[in-house]
Amino acid sequence: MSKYPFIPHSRPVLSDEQLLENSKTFYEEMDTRRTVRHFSSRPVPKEVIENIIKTASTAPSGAHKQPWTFAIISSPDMKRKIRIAAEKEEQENYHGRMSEEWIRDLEPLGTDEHKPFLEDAPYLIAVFKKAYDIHPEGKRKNYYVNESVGLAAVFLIAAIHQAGLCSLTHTPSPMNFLEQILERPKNERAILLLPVGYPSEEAVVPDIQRKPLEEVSVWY
Ligand code: IYR
Repeated sequence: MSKYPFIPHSRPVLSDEQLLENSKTFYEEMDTRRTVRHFSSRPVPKEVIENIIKTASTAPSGAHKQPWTFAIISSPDMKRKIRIAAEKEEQENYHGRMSEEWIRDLEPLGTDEHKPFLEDAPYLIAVFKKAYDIHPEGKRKNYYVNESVGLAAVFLIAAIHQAGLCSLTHTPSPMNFLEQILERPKNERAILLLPVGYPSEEAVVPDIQRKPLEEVSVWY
Protein backbone atom coordinates (compact mmCIF):
# COMPACT_ATOMS: atom_id res chain seq x y z
CA MET A 1 0.00 0.00 0.00
CA SER A 2 1.17 3.47 -0.85
CA LYS A 3 1.60 5.72 2.15
CA TYR A 4 -0.17 8.40 0.11
CA PRO A 5 -3.97 8.37 -0.13
CA PHE A 6 -5.78 7.26 -3.29
CA ILE A 7 -9.47 7.84 -4.00
CA PRO A 8 -11.76 5.95 -6.38
CA HIS A 9 -12.31 7.42 -9.83
CA SER A 10 -14.63 6.38 -12.64
CA ARG A 11 -16.47 7.76 -15.65
CA PRO A 12 -20.02 6.77 -16.55
CA VAL A 13 -20.03 4.21 -19.39
CA LEU A 14 -21.85 5.86 -22.31
CA SER A 15 -23.41 4.35 -25.40
CA ASP A 16 -21.29 4.42 -28.55
CA GLU A 17 -23.82 6.88 -30.00
CA GLN A 18 -23.36 9.20 -27.06
CA LEU A 19 -19.55 8.97 -27.32
CA LEU A 20 -19.82 9.75 -31.01
CA GLU A 21 -22.07 12.72 -30.41
CA ASN A 22 -19.89 14.11 -27.59
CA SER A 23 -16.67 13.79 -29.58
CA LYS A 24 -18.22 15.30 -32.72
CA THR A 25 -19.80 18.20 -30.85
CA PHE A 26 -16.52 19.05 -29.15
CA TYR A 27 -14.56 18.76 -32.39
CA GLU A 28 -17.02 21.02 -34.21
CA GLU A 29 -16.84 23.56 -31.40
CA MET A 30 -13.04 23.55 -31.34
CA ASP A 31 -12.91 23.75 -35.13
CA THR A 32 -14.57 27.17 -34.91
CA ARG A 33 -11.64 28.48 -32.84
CA ARG A 34 -9.53 31.00 -34.66
CA THR A 35 -6.51 32.99 -33.65
CA VAL A 36 -7.65 36.60 -33.70
CA ARG A 37 -5.48 39.70 -34.13
CA HIS A 38 -8.12 42.43 -33.84
CA PHE A 39 -9.66 42.81 -30.40
CA SER A 40 -12.58 44.79 -29.04
CA SER A 41 -12.02 46.62 -25.76
CA ARG A 42 -15.44 45.40 -24.55
CA PRO A 43 -15.01 44.43 -20.89
CA VAL A 44 -15.14 40.81 -19.73
CA PRO A 45 -16.02 39.88 -16.13
CA LYS A 46 -13.00 39.05 -14.00
CA GLU A 47 -14.68 35.84 -12.78
CA VAL A 48 -14.71 34.51 -16.36
CA ILE A 49 -10.93 34.92 -16.51
CA GLU A 50 -10.61 33.27 -13.09
CA ASN A 51 -12.56 30.24 -14.33
CA ILE A 52 -10.42 30.06 -17.47
CA ILE A 53 -7.23 30.10 -15.40
CA LYS A 54 -8.63 27.45 -13.04
CA THR A 55 -9.34 25.29 -16.10
CA ALA A 56 -5.80 25.78 -17.44
CA SER A 57 -4.44 24.74 -14.08
CA THR A 58 -6.27 21.37 -14.32
CA ALA A 59 -3.77 20.31 -17.02
CA PRO A 60 -1.53 17.31 -16.30
CA SER A 61 2.05 18.14 -15.32
CA GLY A 62 5.31 16.36 -14.53
CA ALA A 63 5.08 14.90 -10.99
CA HIS A 64 1.97 17.07 -10.57
CA LYS A 65 4.19 20.08 -9.89
CA GLN A 66 1.98 22.47 -11.89
CA PRO A 67 5.08 24.50 -12.82
CA TRP A 68 3.21 27.54 -14.13
CA THR A 69 2.11 31.05 -13.21
CA PHE A 70 -0.52 32.96 -15.14
CA ALA A 71 -0.10 36.74 -14.89
CA ILE A 72 -3.30 38.58 -15.78
CA ILE A 73 -2.83 42.14 -16.96
CA SER A 74 -5.74 44.57 -17.24
CA SER A 75 -4.06 47.82 -16.17
CA PRO A 76 -3.86 50.17 -19.22
CA ASP A 77 -0.50 51.44 -18.01
CA MET A 78 0.97 47.94 -17.82
CA LYS A 79 -0.54 46.95 -21.18
CA ARG A 80 1.06 50.02 -22.75
CA LYS A 81 4.48 49.16 -21.30
CA ILE A 82 4.15 45.63 -22.65
CA ARG A 83 3.09 46.83 -26.10
CA ILE A 84 6.01 49.26 -26.32
CA ALA A 85 8.52 46.57 -25.29
CA ALA A 86 7.01 43.93 -27.61
CA GLU A 87 6.92 46.27 -30.62
CA LYS A 88 10.54 47.24 -30.03
CA GLU A 89 11.60 43.59 -30.26
CA GLU A 90 9.30 42.84 -33.21
CA GLN A 91 10.60 45.85 -35.11
CA GLU A 92 14.03 44.21 -34.98
CA ASN A 93 12.60 40.78 -35.81
CA TYR A 94 10.72 41.88 -38.92
CA HIS A 95 13.53 44.15 -40.10
CA GLY A 96 16.61 41.98 -39.67
CA ARG A 97 16.42 39.11 -37.18
CA MET A 98 13.92 36.90 -39.04
CA SER A 99 15.01 35.00 -42.15
CA GLU A 100 13.44 35.72 -45.54
CA GLU A 101 11.85 32.26 -45.44
CA TRP A 102 10.28 33.03 -42.06
CA ILE A 103 8.90 36.37 -43.26
CA ARG A 104 7.48 34.63 -46.35
CA ASP A 105 5.88 31.89 -44.21
CA LEU A 106 4.13 34.54 -42.11
CA GLU A 107 2.73 36.44 -45.10
CA PRO A 108 -0.57 34.47 -45.25
CA LEU A 109 -1.18 35.39 -41.58
CA GLY A 110 -0.83 39.12 -42.15
CA THR A 111 1.40 39.75 -39.12
CA ASP A 112 3.78 42.68 -38.74
CA GLU A 113 5.63 44.55 -36.01
CA HIS A 114 2.55 46.53 -34.91
CA LYS A 115 0.77 45.02 -31.92
CA PRO A 116 -2.25 47.23 -31.06
CA PHE A 117 -4.06 44.17 -29.67
CA LEU A 118 -1.73 44.36 -26.66
CA GLU A 119 -3.60 47.51 -25.62
CA ASP A 120 -7.02 46.85 -27.14
CA ALA A 121 -7.84 43.51 -25.49
CA PRO A 122 -9.35 43.82 -22.00
CA TYR A 123 -6.91 41.23 -20.64
CA LEU A 124 -3.46 39.96 -21.44
CA ILE A 125 -2.52 36.63 -19.91
CA ALA A 126 1.21 36.03 -19.68
CA VAL A 127 2.12 32.37 -19.14
CA PHE A 128 5.28 31.71 -17.16
CA LYS A 129 7.07 28.42 -16.68
CA LYS A 130 8.70 27.75 -13.35
CA ALA A 131 12.06 26.17 -14.03
CA TYR A 132 12.12 25.20 -10.34
CA ASP A 133 10.09 25.99 -7.23
CA ILE A 134 11.42 28.21 -4.49
CA HIS A 135 10.83 26.84 -0.98
CA PRO A 136 12.05 28.25 2.33
CA GLU A 137 14.55 25.34 2.43
CA GLY A 138 15.80 26.02 -1.10
CA LYS A 139 15.16 25.06 -4.74
CA ARG A 140 12.82 22.15 -5.59
CA LYS A 141 13.02 20.47 -8.98
CA ASN A 142 10.25 20.57 -11.56
CA TYR A 143 9.97 18.01 -14.37
CA TYR A 144 8.99 18.18 -18.04
CA VAL A 145 8.47 21.88 -17.51
CA ASN A 146 8.09 22.86 -21.19
CA GLU A 147 5.67 20.02 -21.87
CA SER A 148 3.65 20.73 -18.73
CA VAL A 149 3.29 24.43 -19.39
CA GLY A 150 2.49 23.72 -23.04
CA LEU A 151 -0.34 21.47 -21.90
CA ALA A 152 -1.67 24.13 -19.52
CA ALA A 153 -1.55 26.68 -22.34
CA VAL A 154 -3.62 24.38 -24.55
CA PHE A 155 -6.22 24.01 -21.80
CA LEU A 156 -6.16 27.80 -21.41
CA ILE A 157 -6.76 28.45 -25.11
CA ALA A 158 -9.57 25.86 -25.23
CA ALA A 159 -11.21 27.35 -22.10
CA ILE A 160 -11.06 30.86 -23.58
CA HIS A 161 -12.77 29.59 -26.72
CA GLN A 162 -15.35 27.53 -24.84
CA ALA A 163 -16.29 30.57 -22.74
CA GLY A 164 -17.13 32.43 -25.96
CA LEU A 165 -14.02 34.58 -26.21
CA CYS A 166 -11.00 34.76 -28.49
CA SER A 167 -7.27 34.72 -27.94
CA LEU A 168 -4.07 35.22 -29.82
CA THR A 169 -1.16 32.92 -29.05
CA HIS A 170 1.44 35.64 -29.15
CA THR A 171 5.14 34.92 -28.74
CA PRO A 172 7.05 38.19 -28.80
CA SER A 173 10.68 37.29 -29.13
CA PRO A 174 12.68 37.54 -27.00
CA MET A 175 10.12 37.98 -24.25
CA ASN A 176 12.24 38.45 -21.16
CA PHE A 177 10.85 42.01 -21.01
CA LEU A 178 7.71 40.42 -19.52
CA GLU A 179 9.69 39.08 -16.57
CA GLN A 180 11.06 42.57 -15.98
CA ILE A 181 7.88 44.61 -16.46
CA LEU A 182 5.85 42.18 -14.33
CA GLU A 183 8.68 41.82 -11.80
CA ARG A 184 8.46 38.03 -11.74
CA PRO A 185 10.73 36.00 -9.45
CA LYS A 186 13.96 34.58 -10.89
CA ASN A 187 12.61 31.02 -11.32
CA GLU A 188 9.97 32.19 -13.84
CA ARG A 189 10.39 32.49 -17.62
CA ALA A 190 7.70 33.87 -19.95
CA ILE A 191 6.60 31.47 -22.67
CA LEU A 192 3.42 32.99 -24.09
CA LEU A 193 1.40 36.18 -24.06
CA LEU A 194 -2.29 35.89 -24.85
CA PRO A 195 -4.57 38.85 -25.48
CA VAL A 196 -8.08 37.70 -24.48
CA GLY A 197 -11.46 39.23 -25.25
CA TYR A 198 -14.01 39.65 -28.01
CA PRO A 199 -12.92 40.23 -31.59
CA SER A 200 -13.40 43.80 -32.83
CA GLU A 201 -16.30 44.39 -35.23
CA GLU A 202 -13.86 44.68 -38.13
CA ALA A 203 -11.93 41.53 -37.18
CA VAL A 204 -10.94 39.24 -40.05
CA VAL A 205 -8.90 36.03 -40.01
CA PRO A 206 -6.85 34.48 -42.80
CA ASP A 207 -8.68 32.03 -45.07
CA ILE A 208 -6.51 29.04 -44.22
CA GLN A 209 -7.42 25.36 -43.86
CA ARG A 210 -6.53 22.72 -41.28
CA LYS A 211 -4.73 19.57 -42.41
CA PRO A 212 -7.11 16.61 -42.90
CA LEU A 213 -7.11 13.63 -40.51
CA GLU A 214 -5.14 11.47 -42.97
CA GLU A 215 -2.31 13.97 -42.98
CA VAL A 216 -2.00 14.37 -39.21
CA SER A 217 -2.53 10.77 -38.07
CA VAL A 218 -1.14 7.29 -38.60
CA TRP A 219 -3.00 4.21 -37.41
CA TYR A 220 -1.36 0.87 -36.52
N1 IYR B 1 6.63 36.94 -33.05
C1 IYR B 1 6.30 37.61 -34.28
C2 IYR B 1 6.43 36.73 -35.48
C3 IYR B 1 5.54 35.55 -35.56
C4 IYR B 1 6.11 34.30 -35.58
C5 IYR B 1 5.33 33.20 -35.75
I1 IYR B 1 6.22 31.38 -35.90
C6 IYR B 1 3.94 33.32 -35.87
O1 IYR B 1 3.16 32.18 -36.05
C7 IYR B 1 3.36 34.57 -35.88
C8 IYR B 1 4.18 35.68 -35.70
C9 IYR B 1 4.94 38.28 -34.18
O2 IYR B 1 4.25 38.07 -33.20
O3 IYR B 1 4.56 39.02 -35.07
